[in-house]
Amino acid sequence: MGYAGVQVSPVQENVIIPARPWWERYQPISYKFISRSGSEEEFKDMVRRCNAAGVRIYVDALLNHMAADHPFPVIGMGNSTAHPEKRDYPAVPYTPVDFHPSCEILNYQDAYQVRNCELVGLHDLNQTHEHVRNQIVEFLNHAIDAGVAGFRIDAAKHMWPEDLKVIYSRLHDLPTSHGFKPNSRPYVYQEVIDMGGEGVTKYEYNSFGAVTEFKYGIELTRAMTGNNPLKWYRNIGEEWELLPRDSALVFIDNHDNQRGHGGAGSVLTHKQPKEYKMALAFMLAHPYGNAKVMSSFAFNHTDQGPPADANGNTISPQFNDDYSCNNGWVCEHRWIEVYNMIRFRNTVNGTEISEWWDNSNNQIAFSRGNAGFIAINADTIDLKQKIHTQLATGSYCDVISGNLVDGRCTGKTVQVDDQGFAFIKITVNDKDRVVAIHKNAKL
Ligand code: ARE
Ligand code: CA
Repeated sequence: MGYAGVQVSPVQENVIIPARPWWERYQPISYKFISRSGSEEEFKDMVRRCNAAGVRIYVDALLNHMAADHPFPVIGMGNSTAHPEKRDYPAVPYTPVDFHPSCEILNYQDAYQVRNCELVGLHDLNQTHEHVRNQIVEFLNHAIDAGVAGFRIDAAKHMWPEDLKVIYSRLHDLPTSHGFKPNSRPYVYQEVIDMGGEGVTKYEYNSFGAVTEFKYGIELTRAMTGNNPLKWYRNIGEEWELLPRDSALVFIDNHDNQRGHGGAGSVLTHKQPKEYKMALAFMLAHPYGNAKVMSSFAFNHTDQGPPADANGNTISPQFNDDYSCNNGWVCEHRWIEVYNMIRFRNTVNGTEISEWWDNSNNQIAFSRGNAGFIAINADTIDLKQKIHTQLATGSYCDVISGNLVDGRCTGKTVQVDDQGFAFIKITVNDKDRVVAIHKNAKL
């Protein structure tokens, strides 16, 4: 479907927590590659197969901390043991000198505290120490050598930019044996939650890596829930106090805020599919940022782990004829409205927004050069309008409602007349409040 890559859950050996919450994966006790997702061999095999299919793998890397205190004995997925109260993680190895003295992060105005104290009790590594840097670099290079294309840096806000710069500078180039061009560098995107008004800002990190732009999903959620007219969103980006477009990693929800963790505001998720798909469609149609789509497992409570077998190991989804999935998984990335917007994004890559139209409120439409056109009705009234596009004359398959199969569209078709006008109809009762057409889905 044109997805460029997948961010996978942390690969580091984590502590086993009896109830098996999803977040045990964020408490490492060693840098061995072993988790409820599989062994090192299985991981490497997956990366090899994904690279061969043109899908890159990005690892969620935990460099800020090690596991918090837990009742003895503390055992990891690979049977490593640790004694967190004593800052003793022999499988790395780390000893007390590798950690900052214990203190709790209470005041986010204080950058020193944010970086040198403990995030929710997770023992805080001192990345200024050469031994810690070496262990981290070795772990990251181990992943790169296995064919990984880059990293999400968990809790980057809680580490000093100078230390991260040193660590990144020591990373290997991506291996040509996995199809990367010579001298390719890993793509690094750093988790820095910056909603404004704190002691640490996203601008301390974006000169040497990409940064998660948490304001983006919040703003799109406001638009699709009727809290800010969509007509304003043409220039969403730097003028909105978001990061410069080249360093922004954008998304609607992530694994934390889709379940109320992580503090950064309330966002649309798969639990409100209609509005959520509208937000995703806008994100994928608009050129700002590098876009990431969340793909989830279903859950009823916020600590619940992924679908698992009797031993607590993660089980695979099963797939339906329409590509969607089940077996406890949601697979948002397999919904037609989502995967076809990935194809749209790839088709219009390199073009800018043109022919912006709005109804002065919550209905908008725009072209991406002569490659694609989208209309969204987030309003309380029907959209029935002749709108000018930059597309060539002809019949197009609306990729939100259908696919082009054997020269026929299984969904709605849209005519672009010889003047470039298209009649667009999206009623408030339509299943999807989006119409999208592009030159690779022309009849
Ligand atoms: C769990 C328990 C805790 C317990 C701890 C130690 O929930 O009660 O004290 O274990 O035993 C995830 C979960 C946490 C979980 C943790 C470890 O979300 O609940 O703790 O794993 O298992 C801040 C950070 C940001 C961080 C969020 C959660 O800045 O980096 O908090 N996000 C990442 C990941 C999380 C992960 C961790 C970090 C830890 O994405 O999935 O935690 O590896 C404001 C501030 C933000 C702040 C936010 C919440 O918005 O601006 O900076 O985010 O408040 O405090
Ligand atoms: Ca820290």
